[in-house]
Amino acid sequence: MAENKEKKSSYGADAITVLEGLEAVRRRPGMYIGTTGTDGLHHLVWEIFDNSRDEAMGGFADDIEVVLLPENIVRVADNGRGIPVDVHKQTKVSALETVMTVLHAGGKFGGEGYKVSGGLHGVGAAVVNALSTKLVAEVHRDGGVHTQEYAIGKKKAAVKKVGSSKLHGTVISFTPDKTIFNSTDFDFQKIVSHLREQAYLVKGLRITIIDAREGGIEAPKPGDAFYMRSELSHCPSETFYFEGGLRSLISFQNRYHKPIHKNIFYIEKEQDGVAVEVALQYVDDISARVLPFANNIYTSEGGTHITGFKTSLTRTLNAHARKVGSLRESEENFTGDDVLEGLSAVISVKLPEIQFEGQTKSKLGSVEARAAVDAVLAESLSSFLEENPDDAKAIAGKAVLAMKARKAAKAAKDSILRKGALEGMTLPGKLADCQSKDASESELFIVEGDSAGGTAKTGRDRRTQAILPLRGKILNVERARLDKMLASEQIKNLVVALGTAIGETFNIEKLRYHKVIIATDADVDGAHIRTLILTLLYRHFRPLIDGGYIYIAQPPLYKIKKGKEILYVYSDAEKNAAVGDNADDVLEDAAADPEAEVEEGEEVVEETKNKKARIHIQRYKGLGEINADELWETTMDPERRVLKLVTVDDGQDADRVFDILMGEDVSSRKSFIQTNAKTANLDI
Ligand code: 0RA
Repeated sequence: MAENKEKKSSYGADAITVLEGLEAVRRRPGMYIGTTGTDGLHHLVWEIFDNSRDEAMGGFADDIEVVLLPENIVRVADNGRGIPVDVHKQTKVSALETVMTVLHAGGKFGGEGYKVSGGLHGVGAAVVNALSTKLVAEVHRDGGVHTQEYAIGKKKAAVKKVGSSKLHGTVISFTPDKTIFNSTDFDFQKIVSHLREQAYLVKGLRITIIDAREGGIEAPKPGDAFYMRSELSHCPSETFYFEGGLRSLISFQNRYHKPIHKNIFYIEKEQDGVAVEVALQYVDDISARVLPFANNIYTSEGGTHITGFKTSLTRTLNAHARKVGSLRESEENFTGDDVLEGLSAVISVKLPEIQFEGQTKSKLGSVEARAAVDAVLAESLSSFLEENPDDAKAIAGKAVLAMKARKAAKAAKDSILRKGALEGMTLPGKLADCQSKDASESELFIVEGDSAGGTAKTGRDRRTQAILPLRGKILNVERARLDKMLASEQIKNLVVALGTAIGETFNIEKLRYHKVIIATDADVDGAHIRTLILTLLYRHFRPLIDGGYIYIAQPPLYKIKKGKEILYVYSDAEKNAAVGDNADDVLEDAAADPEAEVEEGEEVVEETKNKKARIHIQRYKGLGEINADELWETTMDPERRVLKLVTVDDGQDADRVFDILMGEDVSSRKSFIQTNAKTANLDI
């Protein structure tokens, strides 16, 4: 409140800065929410949700409900104290109005519960308000229901009391501005996964997400908010409530894996003003899954908390293994990588003043987090290991194994390299290389199967474009060990074609193509191969992804002939748009939607002819069905094609999917493949 007292400015002057602030948000939304694409749109939900979550973290609320309503309305309700609605003597406005209309006002009104706020995410409700054509705030407090409505960030009227209420809490409903966002369609699953994560981070908080966009629900009127649950009971919904907090998250994260010890390690402790919470368990796998959060924000690039965690974990495990004799005197210490193998961990820190770093502000910079995590973990993990000797033995055994495997893999790799198996090995016979030796203009197309390979070879510009066909079934490469992976002829071909070598002798300077383009089919097999290649690149050729050398081709999904005009389209939405102009004509023909007839895996090309509309739609199932000229025009010609640049996120996603595909758990693998068979197309 101190900050408010300092502001002596009159109501009028305040109002002007308010408008200027909100104008700035609308002029440059990216500065406040990152993008105006899907991520930015969903960021609005996180912003509003975060306020309710902070109220819960303060111990004032234990229930949050997020509802997707018709007409793109999102409603977030909590059972907290309710934002104060009484008019402040000095500023002459209520806390509610300030929170909703003044930039960065979010944290200022906080008592205890408002200590935590984080960078980009802390920008608050006013930003959401500015980017919404309509926002309604409804506060249940002091026996009444109070509402205020806003349009593009400006209040329509003063706060008014609209009824009485025995409840307490805040309900915010907003409609994102269609003129700001590329699309205002919310993605239910995206919201579900984000909020599931949040539920793990705040134990004891119940979060419900309801998709009420279909099914004849009317957009709510003020006062409805807390009474609609039963009406919505037929809508798709998810409820999350985790008493175990991060422990539950570890169980969830390990659901496809076999834990190698029974007890999940868990600690929650404050150290020098930093709240530290860590949960971990080792599983029978070689990759590590470590999720770092700072003030409940996922920090994908890690930072000081991760550094503290790794050093402490390595030191503590080494000390314990020495003490109990798991590590003999003659043996060297575990390295940081040894103790990461098979580790599944979540680290969550909370700090009053938080500093982020990095391009995307997703790296924790606050230095005090390092020492705090180190100290808390060292103490609690050594006690855990003392008290749980079976778990300790399994963990140390795993690290010893990792150490041995590391040495064996290095020896194997060294011998492969010594034999010159990769470096200077002759280019594979399957590779149709390009004529140019200038990597900066050379491109490598990785295609699936010899038939697509043949087409691509005919269609290409042989001066700069090389083609490498990979056989359909290469997924049986077992496990991700480098030496095992290289035992596969297919993978060896790819690695040799790239020219960089692998492992310690990797040299990006020797990359033979500055564009490596994965062009697999838009079906399940294609998705598998793409996942495998992306995982291989992510794990062993990461600099190629970081350097922006890896792309995914986007072959067209349909060819549409309208009279003489030929159109290639890349999605169903585009197809519908293209056909849309002639919707009347096409609709006369019941078979106008070829999709309905095309079964996954069917060889034939479904065609629909509509003589009246003269629209002819052909759906391509694989690259092999596109002829060489068409392939050139649509997918290979640098002037006309669309390529998707592969980012580290794509690599990470593939890595995760790879684990599911290759993991121990056959049933989850099956269900994954079944549920993703239709969507596996373009969205990796
Ligand atoms: C400041 C003070 C008080 C409550 C809140 C903010 C508050 C804000 C939000 C935003 C979403 N849900 C919320 N719930 C509460 C209450 C101060 C008091 O009553 O003593």
